[in-house]
Amino acid sequence: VPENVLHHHTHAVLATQCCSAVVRAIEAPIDTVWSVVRRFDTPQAYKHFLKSCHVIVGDGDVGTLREVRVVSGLPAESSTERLEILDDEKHVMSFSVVGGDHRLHNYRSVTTLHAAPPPPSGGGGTVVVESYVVDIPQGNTRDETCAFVDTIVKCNLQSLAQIAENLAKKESK
Ligand code: A8S
Repeated sequence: VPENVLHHHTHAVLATQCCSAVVRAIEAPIDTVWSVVRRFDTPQAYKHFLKSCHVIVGDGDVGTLREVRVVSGLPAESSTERLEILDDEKHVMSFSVVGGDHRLHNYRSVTTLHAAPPPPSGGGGTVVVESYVVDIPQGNTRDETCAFVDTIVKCNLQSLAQIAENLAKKESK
């Protein structure tokens, strides 16, 4: 395992928090996947639980604040989020939840992209690792919280894969 993977996915976790990670392989070049992930102003491009996003302040660099609105049917209305890391060379992005109307207080995630070995030794493409830490909401267990968040993150990475794989097909034509 590359050293920077472990570094970025090592979180300080309080007893009142939970922490997990989701890994997803994508059949698209790392630069294609990164072009979608790095856009802090348009998370709704691949996060289908979000219906809109407005940048409150910033130009897409670290410290930029956005407010996302959540589709109906989830126990949430909006979330205010701060860009914490955007490293175009190492392909690392991280944001934290700093407010909003939802139950995932102090949510923070880190997403890293890794080029998979090209053929013949590997299948090429990209491996995405997304880890997070969040407060366990009052009235929920650690397992319930992780199951809820894992489901959202898996859906997001599934749709990221679909979008990046389609972009890659267009780019190779
Ligand atoms: C992300 C990850 C998550 C987003 C969660 C887990 C959220 O946007 C949704 C429902 C909630 O209850 C919390 O990368 C919150 O966006 C879809 C509003 C934060």
